[in-house]
Amino acid sequence: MDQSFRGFLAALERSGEVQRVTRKVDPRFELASVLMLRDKGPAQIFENVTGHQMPVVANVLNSRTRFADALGITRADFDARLQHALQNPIPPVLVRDAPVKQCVHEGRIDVGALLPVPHWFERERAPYITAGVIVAKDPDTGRRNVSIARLRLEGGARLMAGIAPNHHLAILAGKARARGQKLEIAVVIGNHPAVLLGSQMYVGLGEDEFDIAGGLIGEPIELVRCRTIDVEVPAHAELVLEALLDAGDEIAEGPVSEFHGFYVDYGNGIAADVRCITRRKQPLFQAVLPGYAAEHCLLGGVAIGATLTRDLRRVIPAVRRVFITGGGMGRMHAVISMHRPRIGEGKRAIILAMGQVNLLKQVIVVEDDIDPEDARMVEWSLAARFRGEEDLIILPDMRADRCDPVAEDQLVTKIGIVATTRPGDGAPGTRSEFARPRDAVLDAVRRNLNTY
Ligand SMILES: Cc1cc2nc3c(=O)[nH]c(=O)nc-3n(C[C@H](O)[C@H](O)[C@H](O)COP(=O)(O)O)c2cc1C
Ligand SMILES: [Mn+2]
Repeated sequence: MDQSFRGFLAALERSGEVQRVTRKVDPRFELASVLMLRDKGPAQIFENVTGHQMPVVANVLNSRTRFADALGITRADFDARLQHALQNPIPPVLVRDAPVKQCVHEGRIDVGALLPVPHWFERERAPYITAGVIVAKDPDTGRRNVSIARLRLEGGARLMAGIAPNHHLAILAGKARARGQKLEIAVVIGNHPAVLLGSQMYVGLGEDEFDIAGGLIGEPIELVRCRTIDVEVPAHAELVLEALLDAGDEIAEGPVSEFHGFYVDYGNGIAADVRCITRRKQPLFQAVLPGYAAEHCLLGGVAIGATLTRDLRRVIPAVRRVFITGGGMGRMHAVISMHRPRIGEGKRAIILAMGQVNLLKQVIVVEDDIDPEDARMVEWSLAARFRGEEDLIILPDMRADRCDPVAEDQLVTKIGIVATTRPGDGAPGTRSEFARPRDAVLDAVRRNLNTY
């Protein structure tokens, strides 16, 4: 399998899903504007970014169909593949021959001069690298971690990393600092979709996200050693920044966009110093439009839904699927489908999901005859099956995620809604018997519909 980002992009282009923007585009706000207005449209290749030779590519993974295409499967098989990858991770392999090593920059590095990093939104203070997959190792165990965190240009070789304190990378940087060290990190840009998606999986500290990426494509991710640090990176990526992350060197961030679309000020980020850049001869710079944008929300939402599906099914066999909605920003709202849940079991699933992913604050449970992705049918379930006096749970004063847009004093009210059937529902002669023609006739017509 072609493990490169450009290989997937070429396949997208063959199916007419790439738009090449040939006119000159300013990386300061103009590029973001085009992406915002084509949020759900074709992938965009900006060939002529002011001040740069390197093209910027974005809006690549803005639908689940694109994810499936990237894994070489149909949309219908996508969810099963996610579960398969979580159940059957495949460890990466080391290779020597790596396109990402074709060219090297060392010595005095000016990241902003070398890379076309967009300045996205007005109140953000500088451009951000948003699709940088950061690889690091746990100083205690040597175990690898793979995740995405925003990196802001601070001038020259200096970057600011904005990492949520509960994320593994922040824990690893803290461990390094406790030893009086800096953390070696590799920032990988232009990744195969399996690597991007793998990096978003909610797995435990010490579980290597590259293993899941391998499971997603059914073969080991090919890695190559970095030049100046003891970290391995995908050999087929577009470019890599080798850097040292220093949890003791704090930089005030100011406002930054979050997935809900608003600005947030998280206080301080930490500094990273880039020592070396390796790249392909003519690399593509991948970016993800931040804020409330389809690709940004989907990358997280797909991964959160997949891990929750696995974890809930382990505990409650009636759970079929956990779907994280786009309207809920790929983080905050879930729809769980269940097969004939017993009384009270839907509420249990809600509590489990919220316990597992703290960002979740609205969970709807539907019967498995409803496609959780079909917002109209989810709402139909509410109208047809939900009884507010029994099926609603309200959980006031729950600890909110730090970015929750309506939390007060870090507290938020969470709600759960159970809209499933009850024992006996649907039985002939009851008021929940669904109206349809005689089964035999309907089945025959379904089989021969193309002849009508
Ligand atoms: C495009 C994109 C940008 C992201 N930016 C950040 C970020 O700036 N800071 C952060 O802490 N997490 C960010 N995330 C989320 C983390 O990458 C994600 O939660 C990841 O699973 C954390 O990895 P970990 O479980 O190894 O800690 C981003 C995710 C995506 C898809
Ligand atoms: Mn991790």
